Amino acid sequence: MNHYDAIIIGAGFSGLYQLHFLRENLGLNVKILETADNVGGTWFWNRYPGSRCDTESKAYTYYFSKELYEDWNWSERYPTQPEIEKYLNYVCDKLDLRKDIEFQTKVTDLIYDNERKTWTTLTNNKEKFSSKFIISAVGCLSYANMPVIPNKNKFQGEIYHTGDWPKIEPELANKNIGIIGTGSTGIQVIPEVAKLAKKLTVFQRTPNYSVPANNYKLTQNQKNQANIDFHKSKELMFQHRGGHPWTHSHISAKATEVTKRNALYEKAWANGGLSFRDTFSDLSIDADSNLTASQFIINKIKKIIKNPDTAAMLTDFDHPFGSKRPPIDTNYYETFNRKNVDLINIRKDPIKSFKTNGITTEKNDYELEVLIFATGFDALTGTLLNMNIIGDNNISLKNIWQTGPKTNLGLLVPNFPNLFLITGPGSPAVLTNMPRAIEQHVEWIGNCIKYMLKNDYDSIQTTVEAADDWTENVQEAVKDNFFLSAKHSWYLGGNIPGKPKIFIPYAGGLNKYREICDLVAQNDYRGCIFTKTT
Ligand code: N01
Repeated sequence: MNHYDAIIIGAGFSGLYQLHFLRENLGLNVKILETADNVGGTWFWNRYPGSRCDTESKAYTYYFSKELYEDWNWSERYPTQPEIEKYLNYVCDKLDLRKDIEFQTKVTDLIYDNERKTWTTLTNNKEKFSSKFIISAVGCLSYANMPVIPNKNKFQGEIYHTGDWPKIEPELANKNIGIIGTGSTGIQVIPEVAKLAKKLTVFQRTPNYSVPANNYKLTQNQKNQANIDFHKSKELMFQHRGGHPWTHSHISAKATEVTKRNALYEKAWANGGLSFRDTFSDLSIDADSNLTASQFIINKIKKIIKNPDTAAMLTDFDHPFGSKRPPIDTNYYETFNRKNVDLINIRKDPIKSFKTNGITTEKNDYELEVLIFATGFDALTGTLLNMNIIGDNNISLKNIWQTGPKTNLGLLVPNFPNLFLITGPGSPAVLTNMPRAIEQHVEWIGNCIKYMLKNDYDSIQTTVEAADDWTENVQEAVKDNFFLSAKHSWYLGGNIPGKPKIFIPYAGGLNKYREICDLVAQNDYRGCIFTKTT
């Protein structure tokens, strides 16, 4: 059995930086185990047409090395999946990480031995590794949600999930295609597939408020400016609750005079992107203010869509703006004006089953050659709980998280010594620009391990009390936010049948969260117990 100081699971943004940090700063012997045949994580699997990041390229990138930042040139305001995949390969090669990654290796079991203070890792290839530390870098949106529709094996067409898209691009041209799902992914894939398909039928359960991305090619001047602004952007992201490079608004929408308010919305709409939700300070906590944003978006959608029935379906919202993760788009609404695109309301006419050449709803039949599921993920806990993780005293993670995840800071789990979670449940994670949350976690974990080595500690474990307190804190942080009113949202586990309905990420802001994590570290990792073998 091969022994390592640390095993990292996953070779996306988190795993790559964690490997680099532990190897270069602490001189540890580290191995990444990765299911895919190359690096990329979420950007390896989500290679569907139109896949692109909603965060701007100048911010959706590593900031731990200025050299790494300056030596890479993004070509568009929002990076495409192929470009991010290339970027992560560039990082991997530049930092010489590949030699410490084992690809096509899926971790199936993690078992802790308290006497030896060691983890054993088992894989699908029947390999066995031992290590002192395990660091989960499995990503938050890595376990695809595939709804169960009866008679799937009868269907003679092709089925794809956007989160597990084949490397060899499927032939979609001139086919009858269906897409289920109109979240951030559906909103990206629908306009691209519409251009290829003979006919595209979109099966919508819930409409989403989408704001234009306003993407553009970056000029050399813009690229140079991003390099000049490196430290300024880093500082802005550091201060922002979501880790984005802009400042928070301090103006209330409802307290702003209507003409001025509309002018500010128009400006934000024209600018495009995720900053629209920061136009005013109270959109996520005040119903009247929130209504001004939803009404503004509804008016915009109705102006774009030619068919009033389609417009009604696309604006039949059951949740306030921003309570689900707001998507941004390129020609999403315009796509529904195309002659080859139909929108079907499956809340009114639910899908019943597959048939040989399509699907059947309660009232209709749809002939399809291809069906694409853009149905999202079992977020934040799905991948973790699909491994068999056994901690101290034979405790299984699946059992103790039956009623919802319990962590200290989203980083540590009681009874699971020396297991660290990057962007785990209970951390700001998916509510942020992910690379900022990832860098903060990688550095906190790396510094914690450094502290352990310095003090000759061989294990760290959070107390149950500290994890209980933090879990309460996570619920407290979201109690005034509209996030709780979108009952089917994946933030709440509402998209997965049987999943506990509990708000999973920490909504108090990455800036505040970072301060809390720093304070815990400065106080000798308050809430954690260390052991030392003498
Ligand atoms: O997934 P979603 P996503 N029958 O869960 C529908 C990130 N992301 O992949 O709303 C019928 O948001 C579901 O309907 P409803 C981003 O954080 C980032 O789109 O539950 N329909 C919904 O319409 C994002 O939030 C980027 O009623 C079913 C859709 O499928 C996260 O990924 C790009 C169904 C799922 O929407 C997830 O987005 C894309 C069923 N049984 C995504 N089950 C970038 O920044 C689900 N649906 C690049």
